[in-house]
Amino acid sequence: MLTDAIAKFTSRQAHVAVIGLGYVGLPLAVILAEAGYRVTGIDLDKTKVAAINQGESYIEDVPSVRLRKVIRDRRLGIGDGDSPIPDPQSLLSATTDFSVLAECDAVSICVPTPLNKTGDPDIAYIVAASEQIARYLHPGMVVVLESTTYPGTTTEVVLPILERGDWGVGTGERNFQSPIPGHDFFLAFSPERVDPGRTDWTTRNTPKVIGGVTPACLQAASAYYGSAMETLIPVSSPEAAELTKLFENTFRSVNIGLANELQLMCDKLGLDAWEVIDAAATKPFGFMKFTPGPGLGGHCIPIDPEYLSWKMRTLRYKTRFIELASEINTDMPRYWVQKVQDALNEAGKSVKGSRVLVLGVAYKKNVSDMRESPALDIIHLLEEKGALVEYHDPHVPSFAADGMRKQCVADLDAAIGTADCVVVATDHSAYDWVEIGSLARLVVDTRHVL
Ligand code: SAJ
Repeated sequence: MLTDAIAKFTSRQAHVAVIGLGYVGLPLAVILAEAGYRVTGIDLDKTKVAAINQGESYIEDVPSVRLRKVIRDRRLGIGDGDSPIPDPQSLLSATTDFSVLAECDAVSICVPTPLNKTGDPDIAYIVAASEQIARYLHPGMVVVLESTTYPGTTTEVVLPILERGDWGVGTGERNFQSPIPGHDFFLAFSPERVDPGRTDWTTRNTPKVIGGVTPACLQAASAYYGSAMETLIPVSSPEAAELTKLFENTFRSVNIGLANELQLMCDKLGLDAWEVIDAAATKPFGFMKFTPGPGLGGHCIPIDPEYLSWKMRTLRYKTRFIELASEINTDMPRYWVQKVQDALNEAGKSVKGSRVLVLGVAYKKNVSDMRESPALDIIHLLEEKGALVEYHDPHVPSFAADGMRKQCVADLDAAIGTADCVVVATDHSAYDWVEIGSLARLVVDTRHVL
């Protein structure tokens, strides 16, 4: 079984699937297709599926021109004639129908792992994807979980679902014995390391950590990914791979928290945190630069460490660094709103009734993603104090989030001119900061760009 599986991947004859076509799944599906595999992307969202089959990318890191190279469609005279039907020889196509898994030699799970309302891990998407795979699991199939999750998810949650699955029922071969990992099928965990907006390190050339449930699982998953990625980093278990990912992002969250605390300390000391950090960063070894900001945004850094905290709580261990970093990072919007209040006060104005323009609402520069963006917290807090808040963001024409619905101001210069205070929340490269500095009567700069 293992030899046959490996042969399919090394010969690129395999037909593989990617479940979840977001900022992780779509780039992965494209590089698997570029490696020569036949790839079927599976997503519940019909509009995503239709867009992909029409060669229209909705992920900034995957230009449509690159997507079209692996999507060949035939404009048929049937039906409306306009909707492209993916050419069966097309390397990549998308569907909402999971039954395609019955003919797939491998499947990667790239679904979201958010926190639920009480701040605990929500692995419902992983469970749902695993249950679909179990329905179509068949001999020799390779299953790789990519979604960031707590150590133990692959072995304690995904594996039992696959073992309980109607083994082969989707393929018509009823087989009542429970399938054995490493013998009947292969299961591994391999974390994504996508940094949205980055072009130097991509899904293809970023080293890929992989941990198999058994040695044979590691071998099969490595054959699957080895044909599409330059460097594989095998580890001893899925748990080691799961924790590696959480450690990477916890490392960032804690260091960003330290940089933010330096900002708070420098306030008391009357020093410039950025000057100190830039000076420290001249140390050619033993230092890594992190910078203060408006808080912690994105769907990874604020969330992934909470997965580790949660798991450790079940083992009656308190993850103190994670809690403290989260406390400091979460409180930064309040710190910056206090800065706005102090600055307006200096100008003899109250926050209440003042016009405040927030520049940049995405969670970091040069992306349009607003998930967990601290700019939203800053807007919320300002409006709670009675400020009249507008925003501008070249990547976000409008948004509806956190009970707020706003349009990007049409005329940036005019909005700057009428604002009592401008808050720099996201330092998009598209802004002319010299111009903004000259136009604005008062600026609170959370990103140190002016
Ligand atoms: N931030 C700071 N100070 C810093 C660095 C970041 O305030 O010194 C803020 C950013 O503005 C942003 C948040 O923290 O709001 C997260 O920043 P990030 O650079 O970690 O960006 P993400 O979440 O898009 O991407 C990260 C990846 N980033 C890098 O490696 C640089 C990486 O940790 C993961 O591959 C990815 O999340 C993920 O998907 O886990």
